[in-house]
Amino acid sequence: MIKAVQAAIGLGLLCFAATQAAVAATDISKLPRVKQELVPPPAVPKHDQVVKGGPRVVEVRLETKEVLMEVAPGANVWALTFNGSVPAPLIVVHEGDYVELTLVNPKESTLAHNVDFHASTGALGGAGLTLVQPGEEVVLRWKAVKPGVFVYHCAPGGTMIPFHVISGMNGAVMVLPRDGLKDAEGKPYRYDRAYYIGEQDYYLPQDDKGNFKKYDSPAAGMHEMLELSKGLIPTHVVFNGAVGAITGDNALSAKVGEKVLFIHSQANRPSYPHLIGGHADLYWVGGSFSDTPLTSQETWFVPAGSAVAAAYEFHQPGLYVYLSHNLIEAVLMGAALHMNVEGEWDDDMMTQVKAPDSFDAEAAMDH
Ligand SMILES: [Cu+2]
Repeated sequence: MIKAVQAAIGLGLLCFAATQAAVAATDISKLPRVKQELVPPPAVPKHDQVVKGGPRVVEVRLETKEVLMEVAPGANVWALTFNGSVPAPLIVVHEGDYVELTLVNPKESTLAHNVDFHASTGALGGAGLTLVQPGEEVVLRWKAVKPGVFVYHCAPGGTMIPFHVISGMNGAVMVLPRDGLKDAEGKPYRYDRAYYIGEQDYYLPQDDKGNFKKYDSPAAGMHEMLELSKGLIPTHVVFNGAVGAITGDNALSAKVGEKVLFIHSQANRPSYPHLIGGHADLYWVGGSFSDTPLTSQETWFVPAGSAVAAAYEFHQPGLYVYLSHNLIEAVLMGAALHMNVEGEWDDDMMTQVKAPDSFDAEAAMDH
C-alpha cells in the first residue's frame, strides 16, 4: 500500500511534465520585472506593504545546498537547504504578481531537488516542473492568486519527500494584498517589523551509547533517519535550524510601541506559537489574508504543512521568549527564541507590589 502511494506520487511527477497544456492569459513580456534579494531567516526581504499599479514579475533564485550543520552540540545533520539556511528564505510578493523562480542544483550536489509551492495553483505546486538533477537549473513561473502566508518545500517523490522536508528543505512565501493587511475591523494594518520563524523537526539517529551519529553524505543516513521518523517523536524541534539559533546576539529585537508581524511555518508537524508576556493582537488563521484575523489570542496554531501570521504591538520592554507552547518541545527539544524589546516600563500594566521576603508562618497565624 505504502509502495503504491509512493509510486503514484512518483508517477504523477513524471506524467505531469509531459502532459502540461499551456494556457497563457497575460502577456508576461509587458509586465515590469523586479529581482528580489532573498535573505537568511529570521530576516525578511525588503518589501513594500502596499503597492500601486498592476502585477509584476518577481524574480527569485534558489540554489540547493547540502551542508553538514550542527543542530546542537554533538548533533549534526546533513541539512538539505535552499540557499544554505534552515528554513529556506521567505519570498514576499503581492496578490496578482508572478513569482519567477530560478532553481539551481549545483553539480556538487548528491541528490535531485525540486519545489512544491503551496501558494501556487497547478498540479503538484510546481514540483513536477522543477525537478533538477545535480548540475541542472530550471525556471518556473506561477501567479500568486491567494493572499496569505504559505509553505514551500522540496518534494522529489516517494520517501524522498519526508526525507528532504525533515532534513530542512522548506521555507515560506508571503503574498500580501496589494493594498496591504487589514485588522479585524477592516482598517489598514501596517507593521513596523516582520520576522520569519521556520520551525524544523529533526530525527537524528543515535548509536547504542546515545551519541548522535555522523554520516559521510545525506544518503548515508537516510534509511536510519526515516526509520526513526516513523515513531513520530523528533529528537529536536528548533527555530532557524538549530537549538538556540535565535538567542543572544541573534535574538530578535523591537521597541515598545512597534507592531511586529511574526510569520511562522512548519512543513511537517503542528506548532503552537506563544509569546510569553504578550499576545497575538491579530492572528490570521491558516495564514489566509482573505479572512478577518482573530484578535487577542494567547496561543495560536500552525497546522502541519502551513505557515500562519500573527501581529503584536509591544507595550513593555524586556527579554521576551517566543516558543511553541508544547513546553516539552520548547524547553527540552529547542522550539524557543528570544526577543529584546527596548522602551519604558509601564507600571500600570504590571508592577511588583512587594519584593520576595521571608514569610513568617507563625506570625501570620496570630493575626
Ligand atoms: Cu530536495
